[in-house]
Amino acid sequence: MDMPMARRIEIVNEAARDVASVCCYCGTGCGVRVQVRDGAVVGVRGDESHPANRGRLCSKGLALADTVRRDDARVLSAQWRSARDQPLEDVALAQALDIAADRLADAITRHGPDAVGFYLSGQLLTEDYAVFNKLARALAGTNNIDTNSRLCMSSAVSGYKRTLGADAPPACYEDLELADTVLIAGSNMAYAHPVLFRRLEAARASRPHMKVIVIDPRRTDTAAFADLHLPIAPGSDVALFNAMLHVMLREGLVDEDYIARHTEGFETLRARVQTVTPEAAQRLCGVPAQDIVQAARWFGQAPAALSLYTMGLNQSVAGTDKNAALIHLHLATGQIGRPGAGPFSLTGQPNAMGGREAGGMATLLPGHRDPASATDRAEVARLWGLKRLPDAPGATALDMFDAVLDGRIKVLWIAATNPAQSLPDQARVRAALARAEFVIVQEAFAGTETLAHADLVLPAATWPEKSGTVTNSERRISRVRAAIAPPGDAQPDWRLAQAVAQRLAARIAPAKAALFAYRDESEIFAEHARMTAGRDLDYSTVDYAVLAQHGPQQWPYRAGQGTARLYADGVFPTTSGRARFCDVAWRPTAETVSGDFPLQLTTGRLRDHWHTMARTSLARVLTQHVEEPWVSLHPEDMRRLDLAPGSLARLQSRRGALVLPVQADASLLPGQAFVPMHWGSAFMAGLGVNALTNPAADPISRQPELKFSAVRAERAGLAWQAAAWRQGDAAALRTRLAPWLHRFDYAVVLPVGAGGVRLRLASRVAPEADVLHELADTLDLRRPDVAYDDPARGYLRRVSAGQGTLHAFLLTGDLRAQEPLLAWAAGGEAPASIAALLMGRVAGAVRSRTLCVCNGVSEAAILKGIEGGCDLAGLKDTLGCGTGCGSCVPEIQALMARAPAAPVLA
Ligand SMILES: Nc1nc2c(c(=O)[nH]1)N[C@H]1C(S)=C(S)[C@@H](COP(=O)(O)OP(=O)(O)OC[C@H]3O[C@@H](n4cnc5c(=O)[nH]c(N)nc54)[C@H](O)[C@@H]3O)O[C@H]1N2
Ligand SMILES: Nc1nc2c(c(=O)[nH]1)N[C@H]1C(S)=C(S)[C@@H](COP(=O)(O)OP(=O)(O)OC[C@H]3O[C@@H](n4cnc5c(=O)[nH]c(N)nc54)[C@H](O)[C@@H]3O)O[C@H]1N2
Ligand code: SF4
Ligand SMILES: [Mo]
Repeated sequence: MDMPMARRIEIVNEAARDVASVCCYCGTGCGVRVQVRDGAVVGVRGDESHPANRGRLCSKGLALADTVRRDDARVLSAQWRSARDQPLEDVALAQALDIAADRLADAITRHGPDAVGFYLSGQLLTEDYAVFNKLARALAGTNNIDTNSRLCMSSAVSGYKRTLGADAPPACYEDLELADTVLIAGSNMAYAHPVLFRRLEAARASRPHMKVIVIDPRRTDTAAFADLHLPIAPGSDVALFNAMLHVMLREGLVDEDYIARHTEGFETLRARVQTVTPEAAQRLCGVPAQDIVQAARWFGQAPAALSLYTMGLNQSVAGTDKNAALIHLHLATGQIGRPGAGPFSLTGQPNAMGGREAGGMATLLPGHRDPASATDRAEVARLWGLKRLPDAPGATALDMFDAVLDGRIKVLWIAATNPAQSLPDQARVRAALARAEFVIVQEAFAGTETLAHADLVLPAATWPEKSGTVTNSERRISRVRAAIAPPGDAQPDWRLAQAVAQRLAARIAPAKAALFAYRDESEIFAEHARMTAGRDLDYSTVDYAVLAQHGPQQWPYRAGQGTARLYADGVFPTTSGRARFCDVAWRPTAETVSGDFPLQLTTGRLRDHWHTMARTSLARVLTQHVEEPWVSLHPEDMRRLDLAPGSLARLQSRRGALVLPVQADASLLPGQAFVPMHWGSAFMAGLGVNALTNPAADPISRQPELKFSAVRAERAGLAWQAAAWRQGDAAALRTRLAPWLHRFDYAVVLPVGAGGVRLRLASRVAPEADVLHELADTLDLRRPDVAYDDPARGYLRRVSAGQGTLHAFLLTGDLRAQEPLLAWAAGGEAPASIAALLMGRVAGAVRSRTLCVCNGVSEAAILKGIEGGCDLAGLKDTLGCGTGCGSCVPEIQALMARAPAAPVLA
């Protein structure tokens, strides 16, 4: 037993330790070393011995230590509200666990097992899933257990299963270094999988013949790196891939021998793509036919072709087809099962893979089994020592919220995900949460959108307090190790699930308590791993001792060996042993643009933020790259719509509206709009980006089309505006200021790099004077050091400062003093006269965005360096930018490309 609870206390008391674990963000699964001193995390660095990253970390991984909190920024105790109109109040953990068991037992006995639902997360550890899964299916007796992977990897799962027969990415990270052509589809790796992107940059530098093709409607940092960027119309990928296959057939680039020996179903697809000429695809995809021909040739002629793909394919009503159409290109050319080749779906969350292995989705059972199959159900029942498992199909994420909304599901248990921000069509999600009889939220950080809807809160331990395993994109299982003890009453997720399971068993099925008699996480893993025996992913001989002794391992793991690549022998886990071509044809997006909704809205990620920002908003350095939410539009559209940069626009879709500042972005095509996914109602007025998005889902994977909504944009017409800043702990200030967000037409509360939070407010009409004074009081500006109020016109301009440092400010009406004050707050010089600034008599400094957060180098400094004639190496030498994690290098290169070449001296 690797890490029993008793020993953990002892470990925490040791003075200094260096714990090997895994980064808790993306599916790259980078190994980290967590440095602990006196029970506190003092640093996190990359683990040189971990095969995923060999010591590298991205900006988020490097800032992990700054996100470790043991105070009110965390959920420290259980909370319960006795009635919906009552506030949440602290309760003892044991009492909370009893309440959870009572409510589950009550719903199950009154309405049957399907009256409860579990909505979990790809950020749980494999051990957490295993216990939840048993709790739902074996004890509660329902298949209503699904995860946010439904929003993320579900189309990849169904794409692999439909074509290759099993849910397994066949390639590995080393293939990045061995590929001759790399096709990146619907993935902004430069932001979302930065360490893999660094590996790709290095590979291309050492293999100049390597060709990189990027398929993305936007010209992202990833697209800027490509030899060929295809800015296709959103949703048109199937047409593009089918046209590439057409070209490969026409030009004799397919491997007829491979097709004949290892696949089935090709003739139907061959007939299908006959009419999908590059010219036909050009009409649907909006990219030149010759570029499609070029992409097909680079792919078809390459000794080794690798494709990397993520949400641009998955988050679509054609997500499964998009995945299949891309996998077809590999099967038709035999580009699979060889070094440098294969269709490689990059996973989003750190343990989306582990969830798929453990059966943590409604449509999966442990060990890649299928709940719709009687044989698979019987096998799992036998392995768990039960007579049978429930056979009613479980609700997938969106359907689960629909079932809550129409009253079929009474008790909903949410863990490690924030659906009140991340699910599409928030108005509907909020209505469901309001309708539920009882909502349990198991959460680690305070202040999330979903916590506001909880009837019962269970305090969860989080990284780096948890111990267990995760599986990364290349099927590699790594140990996550606890470095410190959880704060307050927080417990690891599996412990909370176990404790409720034992209590629930006592109420509805006492004999089943024995199913949950785990002493520690290694016992859970051992039981789970045994269930993979004889399956495609077989890791039944892996246990914590193997991982401790031999390091992270790739499944399948047989005879003491992991497996780097799958299907080298051309045998696939289908009934015939052959891979399958599917007859896929282009279908339109669920909604299309029209006169009322003329813009194509897509949503996605930023470099330094993680999802709904519960963790990343706690690290100051991560708020520097992009501080506030916006909508970006093409400059032409902005002119047409009369929207000035920085002005507020109202976005409207068929489902909801959202006000955001506008930003010009020529990397979009005219007619497109982009909003980052990160800011929700905990940070801003309204319901966040997903107020707008479409819940329409792929018919097979049930994954919603988060990448496409039809919207319109217009001037928000909010004449009254205000700005404020307050020094202090951002998390605490957010809690204090949260109620203010919903008193204005537009409002954001933003943790800022300098420390403290910034507020930006706007309304159609000026608020009453007493509202403004109340706001000033909240910001501790009742008795400011400098004030320039004009009560007659409703202006309030106040600054509190002392000994050369700024404490807080509030500006209404004329906001020109905002930038100089924020520059001062960020460590710049104090203004010569605050009074003159407030009166609008003098201009002041303007902040420059921090591009390199590792070394704190601003855009302005980099531009100055470029003007001075520095190349990238010169900038690295003189300014230090780009020498940390390297995530800012693509943006520095973009600045260099934009700037006029430095004069050459003869
Ligand atoms: N910094 C950061 N990294 C992360 C995360 C994070 O929150 N922050 N989250 C992690 C998770 S869970 C995930 S799932 C991954 C997601 O990683 P990615 O999928 O790379 O990220 P996204 O920005 O969601 O979307 C990728 C791209 O899809 C493009 N796209 C939109 N529509 C289409 C289309 O129809 N076709 C094609 N071909 N492309 C289209 C968008 O323009 C966008 O650039 O990132 C992981 N890594
Ligand atoms: N518009 C739009 N929406 C999207 C997407 C998009 O591209 N566009 N992408 C979708 C995708 S791919 C994904 S993966 C989802 C992600 O969406 P979510 O899963 O909702 O996002 P997170 O912010 O990662 O939520 C994780 C929550 O778990 C909490 N937490 C952290 N650690 C622990 C722990 O150890 N235990 C417990 N119990 N809680 C913990 C965090 O504080 C946080 O509140 O968003 C989806 N939504
Ligand atoms: S790429 Fe960055 S976020 Fe992803 S696992 Fe590595 S360090 Fe963490
Ligand atoms: Mo994701």
